[in-house]
Parts: sequence; structure tokens; C-alpha cells
Amino acid sequence: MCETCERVTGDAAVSVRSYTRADQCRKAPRKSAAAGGDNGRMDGYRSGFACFVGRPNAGKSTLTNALVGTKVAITSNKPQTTRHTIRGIVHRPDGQLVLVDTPGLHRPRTLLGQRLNDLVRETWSEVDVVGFCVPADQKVGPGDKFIAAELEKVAKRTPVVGIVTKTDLVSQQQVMEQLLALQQVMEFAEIIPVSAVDGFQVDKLSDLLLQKLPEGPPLYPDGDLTDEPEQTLVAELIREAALEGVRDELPHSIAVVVEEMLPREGRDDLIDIHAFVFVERPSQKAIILGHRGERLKQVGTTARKHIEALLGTRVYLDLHIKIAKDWQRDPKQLRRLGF
Ligand SMILES: Nc1nc2c(ncn2[C@@H]2O[C@H](COP(=O)(O)OP(=O)(O)OP(=O)(O)O)[C@@H](O)[C@H]2O)c(=O)[nH]1
Ligand SMILES: [Mg+2]
Repeated sequence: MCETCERVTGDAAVSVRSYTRADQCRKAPRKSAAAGGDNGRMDGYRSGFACFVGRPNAGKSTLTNALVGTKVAITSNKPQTTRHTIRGIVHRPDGQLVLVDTPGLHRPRTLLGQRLNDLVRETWSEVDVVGFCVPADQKVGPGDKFIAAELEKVAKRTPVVGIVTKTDLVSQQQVMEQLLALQQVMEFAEIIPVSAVDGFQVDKLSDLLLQKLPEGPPLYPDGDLTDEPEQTLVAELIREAALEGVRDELPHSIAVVVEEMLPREGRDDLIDIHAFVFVERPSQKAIILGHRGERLKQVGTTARKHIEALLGTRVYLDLHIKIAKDWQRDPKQLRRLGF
């Protein structure tokens, strides 16, 4: 049981009813959030926060999932998939590494974009180490240089590790060239190439980040892999399914809200989930719906499979599409959608 948020913890990654007071736990000071004490912990046990930053699509969320060993963040090849900070927890005998995955930093075109960027910068100042992710298969460009210039300010207090991601996509020679190119943009505490897909150096990155954390007791109870509220994880899995196969502006326009998530009366093996997929225009609604509703049905089927795996129970998923006109630019609607 977590002292702060009274969450019951078990072997499962997350438990169905674990989300009620999770937000309070996020803010919990080190000491009170520490669960289980440090009895029996080895000397030199370290704990703290690391965050991944980088352009949209750099592979931050995929790397977070690879390090945690389970899916805590949704991923896609659409930019700006991540829209809030997500914590993934890596438990090791010698420490606990809390990874904070952030939205990709980009030139904002909407109020939503501005809010996401603010969130990223806020996170930098709160962590013990920053991992700056640059994909191996794309040239180090103005977007990366912009981030590096911002990070220079942070680097005075917080070590920044340069991470070349997606090394499986290129030759060794290209990885070497990318490491050299990255070295030019700022001064790093360390620099390392990794691949979240084939696992290349993922453990080494975990070692490296852990070394940068202060000594201290664990911050989260054993077995917790994320402090994401379950309702949020479910909404994200629906959004991930909805992102598949859509393009241009549409990925940005999709938001998902889970309205209700309750066990079916008289059944302990079935959960009813009612959720809304928001889009900004009627034309977008037609695309998501598809011919005779086929596309939405497919989204529901894909999402349900992932949600059932997450919750470990059967799920009835009721999905509806709603139009929230220009929600990305409207402060009131952004608030309603949780931004
Ligand atoms: N081949 C390969 N693909 C990867 C790797 N890591 C990520 N990808 C792919 O790159 C795309 C973007 O990955 P994400 O993890 O969603 O990227 P992100 O940086 O979190 O993106 P935003 O949340 O939009 O900022 C997805 O299609 C991933 O499958 C990797 O190590 N190798
Ligand atoms: Mg992401």
C-alpha cells in the first residue's frame, strides 16, 4: 500500500481501482512517497527522476517502455503522440529510476502546442538527469539545435545525456557519424547510442542514468510500473488505436476522454467502459467513423484488446465520436479535455 495515495499495489502493473488519488502521489515529497522503507536495500541505493526530451517522433516513449519493460506510454509514427508527462518506473536491485517521458518539443502552432512545450520545460527543472533523444536516421537539424540551446541553461545544474535512438535503422558507420554530429550541438555529460526495438544498450542506458541519481530510498512501491491513472491509460490506448492510419492534421485533432469505467453489475469478470473520441470538424468525424462505421469499429476492437491486456479482465468498450470545434486553440475546451 502506498502511504500517500493509499493505492493497493500488487504484481499487476496497475490495478483497476488504483487511480483515485494517484495525482497526489505524484507530488509526494521523497520521504513520504517512499514505500517499503529501505530495509534490506543495498548500500549506495539510488533513486530519482530522469526525463527524455527531443523532437516529436524521436523515440522517447518507445525507449521509456523498453526501459520499464512494459507499455506505459503509447507510441506512433505521428508527431506529438505524447501529450502529457508520463512516469515509468524502473526497479533495480541497486536503485529506482523514475523516467519522465515528455511530449516532443516543437514549434507550437496552437495553444495546445504551447502548453505541451511549457510542460516539457517545467519538467527539465525538476529532474536529476535529462536524456536528449535524437534519432539515428535523421540529420541533426534546427529543431535539435533549438532544444540544445534551451538545454544549455539546464545543463549548468542538471547533467544532460545525449542519446542517439533507433540505431537498428542505420549502419554502424551512420551511428558513429550521428554521435559526432550530436556532440557538436552541446556539451553532454555522456553520450550513448541505443535501440529500443532490438534492445541495443538499453540496459547500459539504465545504468548510466541511475549513476546520475542521488542516493536515497525508493520513491514508489515495489511492482508499480507507472503512476498513470488507469482511466488515462485506457484513454491513451483508445487514442493510439485511433491514430493508426490517419494522417495530415487529423492526428493532432484527436482527443479521447473516458467518461465512465465500472465493473458490470453482478459480474467480476467484465468492465464497462464508455468513452468519447473528440475531433474538431464534421469531415474528421466522417473519417474516424469510416464507411458504415467500419473504421470506428476497428479502432474499438484494437483498443479493447490492449485494454483487456492492461486490466487483465474482459472489457465492453462503448465508443462515441463528438465534435469539439477547434479545441486545440480554445482554452475552455482544452481545460475540459485535461490540458
Ligand atoms: N526502428 C525503430 N523504430 C523506433 C525506435 N524507437 C521508436 N521507434 C518508432 O518511432 C516512432 C516514434 O516513436 P515514439 O516513441 O512514439 O516517439 P516520441 O519521441 O515519443 O514521439 P512524440 O510523443 O510524438 O514526441 C514509432 O513509430 C516507433 O515505433 C527504435 O529504436 N527503432
Ligand atoms: Mg511520445
